[in-house]
Amino acid sequence: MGDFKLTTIEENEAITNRLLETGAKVGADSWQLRVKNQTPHCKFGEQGVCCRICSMGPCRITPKAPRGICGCDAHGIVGRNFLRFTAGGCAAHSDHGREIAHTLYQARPEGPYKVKDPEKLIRIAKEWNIETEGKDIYDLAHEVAYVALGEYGKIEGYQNFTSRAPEHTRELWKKAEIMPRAVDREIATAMHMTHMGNTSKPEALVRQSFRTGLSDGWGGSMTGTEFSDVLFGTPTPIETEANLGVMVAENVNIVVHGHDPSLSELICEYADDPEMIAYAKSKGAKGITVSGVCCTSNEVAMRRGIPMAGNFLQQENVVLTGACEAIVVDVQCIFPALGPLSKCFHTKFVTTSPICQMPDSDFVRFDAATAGENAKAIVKMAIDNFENRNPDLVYIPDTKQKATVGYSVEAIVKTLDGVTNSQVDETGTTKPLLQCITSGVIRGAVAMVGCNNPKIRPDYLHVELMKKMIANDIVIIASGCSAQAAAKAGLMDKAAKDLCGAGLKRVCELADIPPVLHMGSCVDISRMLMLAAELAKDSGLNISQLPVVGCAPEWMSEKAVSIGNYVVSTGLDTFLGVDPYVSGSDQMCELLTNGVRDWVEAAYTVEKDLDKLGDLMIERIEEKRAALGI
Ligand code: BF8
Ligand code: SF4
Repeated sequence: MGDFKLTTIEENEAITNRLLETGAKVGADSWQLRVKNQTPHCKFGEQGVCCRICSMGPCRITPKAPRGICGCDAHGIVGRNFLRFTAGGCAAHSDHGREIAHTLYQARPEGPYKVKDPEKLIRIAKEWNIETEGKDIYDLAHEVAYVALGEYGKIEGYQNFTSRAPEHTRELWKKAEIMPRAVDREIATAMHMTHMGNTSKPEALVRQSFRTGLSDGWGGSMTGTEFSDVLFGTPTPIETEANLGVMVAENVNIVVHGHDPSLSELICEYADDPEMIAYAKSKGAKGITVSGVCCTSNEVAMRRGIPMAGNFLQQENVVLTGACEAIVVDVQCIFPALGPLSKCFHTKFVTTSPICQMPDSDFVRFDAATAGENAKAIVKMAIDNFENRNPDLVYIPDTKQKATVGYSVEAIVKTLDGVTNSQVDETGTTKPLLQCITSGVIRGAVAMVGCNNPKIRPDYLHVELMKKMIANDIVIIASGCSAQAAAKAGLMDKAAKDLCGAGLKRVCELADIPPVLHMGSCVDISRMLMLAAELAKDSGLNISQLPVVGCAPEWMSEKAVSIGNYVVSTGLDTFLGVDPYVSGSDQMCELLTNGVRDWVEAAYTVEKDLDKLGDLMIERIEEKRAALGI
């Protein structure tokens, strides 16, 4: 315990620099080089005042040219861009959720996809008024999956999962006319509204941005999370490791990257198969190591303890180690750069989804019906590639940290039951957690989420903000690349409790948890929604009254904006470290940072300064406590 030390940003940067030297040797490109070519960025784009949705344009707003050719002003252009950004993010998350529902629809007792959490399946079926009595679990799985798939195009009504939100929240949504209908409809409405000659009124564009976001958070993403749990198991705390040092020089290294666990789950399974391990040995390797990047990594880390090689801006680094036999990707957040980069090494870049096809990759079309064979072929391809490694290029840094991951809502509730002297009737609720918060032992919680962005030193804001929060007795729940930043730094090691204030440290000791709880991938931010809803119901408070805020300090993707919109709409103030291209319209800025509070009791704050951002979050949490008199 005494020798516990966080990995610093500087140490990670030194590793990256060492890897970039290898890159230079083989003539590899890297994001660090491309950023130089792309900066300074276009100011019109940054302010959101460039419109190219019709061919009379592109139009750019300046003081001299305050309207586009059609007459649209900056507010309309910024607002439309914001809504289109949201629609892109919602589509990505939700289509991922749809794929998972499809996988469940094809689950069979003989595999490869089985029902691993029948209890959760039955719970969802009951919520959705689907008869469960006397039904074969696979028949039920298919029936529930069919209904879930129908949620994407339902003719009337709202997303089924919104019934999980507290009554008050649903009332707000109805009043604000942002209650999410069919997922596909919200995306189509967003695209329709932003077609040339449609909506240019900021308020209407923000409302649809929120409704589209909500169809993601309380629709598509929740479908992704819940049915991944049904298929692959609901996460429970499990030990793993994080950072590039998890790769093993003597082994065949397979790196899984992307978001959809359907592929990676099977890759992990076959990589564990004695037959495959023997085959790897026959090729001169000692074994097979599967590690992950981005949210696919979070998925398999949470359920199998598969180590995390890194997050978003570390994806090129895994290839630069010279020891990656195959980087196997599914969808989203995958750099097209991996194609040309892998060609500088022996690495096989394997794409698997029709949704994500890239040049310079080996495409193995992954399909639920042939998944077993596909996964086996990919593992074999990686093993066969081991002998093509150039030992002169191999450098795996030995840096890694221990991490305990797997804090689903179910796991948090169960774990925290051990903290307080909770009565028997309080087990299975969030009441023990609420007691910690009410008594002030824990001041509140921050949901830290989102990406890396080259505009910010990778991981810097994530890690520094987390350190500041836990020192102030604010517990962190984390997902996506933020969670991986924490794990790489060591903040998911239980020993990190020593960095906490006295209250949170005591909770960590009693509950045997790290101060930063890994809640999963980005679709798993829906777990955070469920936790907030449960906390509100168990406390009798509204979500917006809870001393809880959201933060995406280094976000970059459209998905992150969709998330931001559903987190704010759910009643949680959300803090961003990167501007969502709205600075070109004061009306849009006003709405997002203030006006929307009238609809949903929460709003955005954008602050690029680390210290201010941290202080603002603490302030907000303390304000909420003061308002409650706790
Ligand atoms: O969905 S945090 S860089 S990996 S978008 Fe992508 Fe951002 Fe990472 Fe997961 Ni989420
Ligand atoms: Fe220009 Fe209007 Fe066309 Fe946009 S919609 S490109 S502002 S003319």
